[in-house]
Amino acid sequence: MSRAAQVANRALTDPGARPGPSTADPVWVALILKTVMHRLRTCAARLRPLTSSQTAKNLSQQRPAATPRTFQPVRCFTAPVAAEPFLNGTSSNYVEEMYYAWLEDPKSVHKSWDIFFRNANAGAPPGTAYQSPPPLGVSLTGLPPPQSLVGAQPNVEKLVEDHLAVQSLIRAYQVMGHHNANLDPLGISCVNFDEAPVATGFQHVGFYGLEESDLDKVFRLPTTTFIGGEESALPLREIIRRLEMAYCQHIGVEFMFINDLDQCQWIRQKFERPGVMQFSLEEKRTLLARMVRSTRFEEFLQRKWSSEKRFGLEGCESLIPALKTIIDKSSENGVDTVIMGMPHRGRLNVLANVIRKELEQIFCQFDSKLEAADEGSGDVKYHLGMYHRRINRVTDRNITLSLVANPSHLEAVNPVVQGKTKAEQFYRGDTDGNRAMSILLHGDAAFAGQGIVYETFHLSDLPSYTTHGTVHVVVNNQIGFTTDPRMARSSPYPTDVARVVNAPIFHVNADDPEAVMYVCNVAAEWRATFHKDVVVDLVCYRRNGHNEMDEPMFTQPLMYKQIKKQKGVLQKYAEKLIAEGAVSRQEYEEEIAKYDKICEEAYSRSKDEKILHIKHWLDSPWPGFFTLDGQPKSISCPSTGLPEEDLSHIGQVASSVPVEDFTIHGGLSRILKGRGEMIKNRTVDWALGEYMAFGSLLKEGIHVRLSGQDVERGTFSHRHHVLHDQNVDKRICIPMNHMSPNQAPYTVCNSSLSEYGVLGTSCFNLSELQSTNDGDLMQIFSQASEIKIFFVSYLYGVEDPFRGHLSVPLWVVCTGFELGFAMASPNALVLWEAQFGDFHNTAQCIIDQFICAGQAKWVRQNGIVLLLPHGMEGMGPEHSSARPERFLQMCNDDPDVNPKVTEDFDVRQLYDCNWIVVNISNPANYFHVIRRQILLPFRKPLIIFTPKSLLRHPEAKSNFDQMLPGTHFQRVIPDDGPVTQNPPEVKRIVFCTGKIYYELTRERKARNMESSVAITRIEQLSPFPFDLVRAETEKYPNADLVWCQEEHKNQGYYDYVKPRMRTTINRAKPVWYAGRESAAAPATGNKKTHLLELKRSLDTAFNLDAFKDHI
Ligand SMILES: Cc1ncc(C[n+]2csc(CCOP(=O)(O)OP(=O)(O)O)c2C)c(N)n1
Repeated sequence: MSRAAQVANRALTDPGARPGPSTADPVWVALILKTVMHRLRTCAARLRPLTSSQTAKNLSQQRPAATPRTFQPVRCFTAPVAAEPFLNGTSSNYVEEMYYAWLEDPKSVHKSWDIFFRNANAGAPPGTAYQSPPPLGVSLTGLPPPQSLVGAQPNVEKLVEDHLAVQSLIRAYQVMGHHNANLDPLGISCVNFDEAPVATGFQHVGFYGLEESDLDKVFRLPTTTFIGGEESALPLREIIRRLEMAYCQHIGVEFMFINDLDQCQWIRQKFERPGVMQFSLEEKRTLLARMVRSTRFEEFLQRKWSSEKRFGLEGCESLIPALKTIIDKSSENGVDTVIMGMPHRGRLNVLANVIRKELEQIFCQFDSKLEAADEGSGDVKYHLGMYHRRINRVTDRNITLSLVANPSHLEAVNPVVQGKTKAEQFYRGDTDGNRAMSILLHGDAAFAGQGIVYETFHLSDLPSYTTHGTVHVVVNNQIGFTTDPRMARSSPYPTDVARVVNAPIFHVNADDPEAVMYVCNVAAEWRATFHKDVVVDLVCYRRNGHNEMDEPMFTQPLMYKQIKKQKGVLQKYAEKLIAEGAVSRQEYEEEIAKYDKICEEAYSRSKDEKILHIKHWLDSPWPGFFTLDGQPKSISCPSTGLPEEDLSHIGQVASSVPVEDFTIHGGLSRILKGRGEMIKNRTVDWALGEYMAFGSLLKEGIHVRLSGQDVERGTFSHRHHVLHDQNVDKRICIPMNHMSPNQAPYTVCNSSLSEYGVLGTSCFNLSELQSTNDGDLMQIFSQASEIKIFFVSYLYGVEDPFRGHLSVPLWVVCTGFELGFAMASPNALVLWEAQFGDFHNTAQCIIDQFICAGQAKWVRQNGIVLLLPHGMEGMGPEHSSARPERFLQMCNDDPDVNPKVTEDFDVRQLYDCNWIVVNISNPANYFHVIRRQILLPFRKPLIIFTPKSLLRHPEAKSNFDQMLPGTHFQRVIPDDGPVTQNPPEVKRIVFCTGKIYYELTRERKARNMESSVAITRIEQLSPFPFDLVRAETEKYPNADLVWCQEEHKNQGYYDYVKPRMRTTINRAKPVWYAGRESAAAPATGNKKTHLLELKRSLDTAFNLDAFKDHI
């Protein structure tokens, strides 16, 4: 930013700068002069006489809802306006304001202005239109009549300056009033604004150039404030009082950084209008009842299980009414599905009192004697999720609430919640998020500290990721475990991260439940109005230690001395309402007794539970996919092959531009032509294999969504799923959406540069959408023509509806939509591709916590596919390894158990595993594994190490014959060359996986060893194909066994494969290693070393004497 811009910016945003940056600053002076000249010119032009029609037109354009007034132009300015002493650069805006206000109603401006404008209109020469202002008093009436022009004392300059000072003061409150708000219930405030003091309040008027004597003068209010209500002018004393009420009580509003004026005005209106914070008797009583539930729930748990960890809500009990208010308001605005994510603090309370999980189900989680009914690890009670559809009592409308299960890793659930919400919206055609929304809860330390918060915020306005506004609620108890905020963050508030997306932040003292309710209402309305994120910062405290067993006095003695003295918020609020007469003490006590009884009864029922079912805690049931017992409908997988016509047809789409008048890049034309040639020759490369897989699933009604960095083109420029018109900006075409009129939509989206956030977002399972069924969808889509257009534009892909205009005739739109819809199924294929495989490690938490162990912990399946480009290509330590060893190390199959091979062994193995890991060497097998992912009767995550140089390798091509009906994914690809002619003569089997296969075959040929060494590819590493590997070893009884890999010995697959191969052959032979030595880095940065290492590996693999000394 230039120096001048910085100064201007400071002047605009920093009210503390008024009376102004130093005039000694030359940049400032230059800037002001420039502004003055411009404003004087425009001001002069505007003050010129207008015709009555011009006046009416200008007035209606410039001032809202003005009463038309006939203006008689009399005066003509001939002298420069600058001759008027008060017209300087900083006042011209204000003068304009006054002038237009005076035009509307002369009484609405101060008498001195009235006189000035009248005199000016009467033709007073420049410099003489002013008169000394009449004395200002409390009363505006009884002003003396206008003085004559002769002998007028131009004292207006001071008046204008005072008005400007008042404007600055008002702005100071709007920008920084929250610094002075009483937000901390403990009164020890952790927010330190020492370096940015705010001069507000009666005692600081001098800072703005005002005097105490000005307090009772009346000032006209600018249009950027609503404190006046119906009044357009107020005495300064009252202005300050109202600003204090709006900005410096229990609510601190941070919003002036938002760069949209309408949004700022909207917020000002919500907080400044006098009397906004008034609640009906019924609202107060409901609020009290909610506070009772929230407080008594924790007390009940404490009484019954005093030594159990539950991460109670004590100190922030108003969280429950806060969430309920957001939900009520959103329901009123049409939302019927709320997806929530939250950490440990108060989670059980939210489950009980917001989602309304049966209390007995919660209570029996505390019973350590109950056995688990489900397979897998299960999870602790404050991580489990929940899904519940019920009637919202306030609005009397249906609402589905789900709380997504999460790991301990704070904030990791955020993108998962967003992904699930996006899927809900997508499948219902809820294009603006009017029906489904997300609420995310945060702890203050985690919100400030975890980078995923920032990553998720940055998804909030991206077309393929937006959920059209999330309400964030921070339980800001001013401590993180034992760490003070001053050691935990560099920003004054924990919420500053939200400013990057212009989300307003409402800080509120959580000990004032009415203030909490008010900001929550505004937050929900904000989301409904602007479809943007908003943050509610509940400033509270934590009554106990981090958990109930923890001693907080060790580390925060003073804070906790204060907390011990602190009266509970329920008690304070109840006393307030009793004092007001809103509720009687007896009613209050009855409310408590009623809820305690509910808890006691549920507690008795919980004793009858004999077994714990994690299934009862599913956040996303999957209706119709499994049997009623939750089992797959079969343990088999049909052939994943396709008829030749389908392959040809998809190939044709992949090699053409399916819209007219669309000019593609010359290089791309050549690529498409090459694809056409391959199709004619019945062959496919990697890109075409992928096309065949996606295209066929789309034709079968499966929605496919591929996201990741630069996936539309493909990092290696091989994919080209989105074509760009070279002549028309932003005109694109997605041929995959031109497959057939009744296909499912294809979503391919370049993502933000985030792995954690984006992969997390993809981590939802589209098939789990609970609140949507086909009937619902049919109804929604058949009613909403604009949604049809939205959907069909997806189907036809002529213009992505998120990005451009539609160019399909309407009849095609409607037909396509209906057919496409009729073909839709609850299943979807969701793929995330890393730019290079190693970048997945920045998403490690999502991989470890959700993908690897999600089913074991939360009995929920997930079919996500990870595409991880991998391979040693001499590119250095980065960009080479997708770290297969890590994925393999987390597989749950036992290396020492030789499994019994049954008829359905291959599918059963898949059913039992936690994820599938493959490294595929040809396009046909890639095609099959992708299709198998959907044709299986259950879902498992699939990790694919994808190639780089193989994308264009002349030998890494497949034939249509490998993809026809009856063909399957090949878990192992045996050698079908000369070795098969005389197997007993074969001296060695080299087992390998992935790209090195091509290096091995080339080397074997060069060494003329094609009859003596068999090369077997293990394409599915995990679950390990024990049966097929055994068959291979049995085929060549005299061969020794070698595992060859291009990765270093301590990396790659060796440690996973070796013990399993040994188990397969009952440890009858050793399994030798040929490959790079152990190393710290995944690959060398030196090309020569790279080639040398490869040569050594191949030498070892083909040296039949290499291991003689080892025996
Ligand atoms: C990513 C991550 N790092 C560390 C932890 C360990 N941990 C659990 S709770 C906690 C403090 C969280 O403080 P805050 O976010 O303010 O929430 P509070 O417990 O105060 O409600 C920490 C550090 C964790 N769960 N997740």
